[in-house]
Amino acid sequence: MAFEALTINALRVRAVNVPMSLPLVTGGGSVSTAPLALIDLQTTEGVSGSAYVFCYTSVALEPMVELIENLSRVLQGKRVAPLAIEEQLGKAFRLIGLQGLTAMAAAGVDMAAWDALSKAAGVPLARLLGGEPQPIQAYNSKGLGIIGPKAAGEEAERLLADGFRALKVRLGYANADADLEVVRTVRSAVGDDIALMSDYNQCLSTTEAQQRIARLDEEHLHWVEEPVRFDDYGGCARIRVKVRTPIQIGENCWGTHDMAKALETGASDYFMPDAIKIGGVSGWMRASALAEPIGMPISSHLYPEISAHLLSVTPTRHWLEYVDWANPILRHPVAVEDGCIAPLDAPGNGIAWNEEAVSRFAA
Ligand code: SMN
Ligand code: MG
Repeated sequence: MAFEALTINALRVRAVNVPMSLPLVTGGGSVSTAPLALIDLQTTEGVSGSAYVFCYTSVALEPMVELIENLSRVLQGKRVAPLAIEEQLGKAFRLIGLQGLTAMAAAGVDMAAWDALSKAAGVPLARLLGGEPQPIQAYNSKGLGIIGPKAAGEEAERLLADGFRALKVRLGYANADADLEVVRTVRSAVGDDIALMSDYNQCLSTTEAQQRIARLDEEHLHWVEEPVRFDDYGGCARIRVKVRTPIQIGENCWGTHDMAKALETGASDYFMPDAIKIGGVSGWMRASALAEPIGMPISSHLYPEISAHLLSVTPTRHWLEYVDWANPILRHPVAVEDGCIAPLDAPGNGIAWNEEAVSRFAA
């Protein structure tokens, strides 16, 4: 079927609230279920494209579903042309602003549109984007919340069971000594060959961050993520020149305009767009283009299924963040092999619903 033939008929959106195998307590808040808005972009030609939007909190789930459903009115009869859809939704949301739920809704539609195109072309998304689907080194980002040194050490060992060689520990305990104790306990549980990322989830002041990260500098952490408010790019830049551990940010940046400001300010050593908050597949491709000429290493945030495709076509690809939060409602969850996650080798972005589970977890 030719691309030109695809026309949007409707957006079908369903809400699920999926229990998490390991609830996550971070320095910036907790998540114990995965509230997901499941999108099916249906075309008049019969092909449909799927994507999910992780809503962080169940109170945002219903409004998200309704918001995306309402976009049917704007998009019905339009071509499945993601960049044109992006322009249309950009206009539809100009006055309210393309941030928060509006940006997430638009990005979800973008992902579903690219999925429909890949299915129509009969190729995996990475191939439609001009690349080769390939295994991406991945870290297991499940668990390792703020659970204390003993529990964190034990959990870390279990998280390596599937063959992962990298983990992420959440920090932001009551003081620097407590952070240090957790990092040392996890390190001694997993050994020196495991890459250990860390994440403060924006919970420190710049002064506190400088002091704490300086204390962690001898611990060979692979990176320290979001030590302060995500958009305090100047603060991040000041911290960065005072510490040796690489600083990682990006998951909360809204689109490539935020990203460009962060890069301009020299806020971080590494950057990790969230596939939804950066603007879906279209936004990611522009983010990748911003990163390439300055050699900025790009990692993914959540969405492992589609991120494996996107990192496959990102010249400065770094790490894929693995979580299994959507696994229960997916027909083909991604699998870890030799510490890597590869995109599913099938037409589309790899997302197909397990309908029985979708009914079971309906919210
Ligand atoms: C995170 C992401 C989503 C929900 C809670 C915590 C975390 C990460 O910042 O990077 O995985
Ligand atoms: Mg994070």
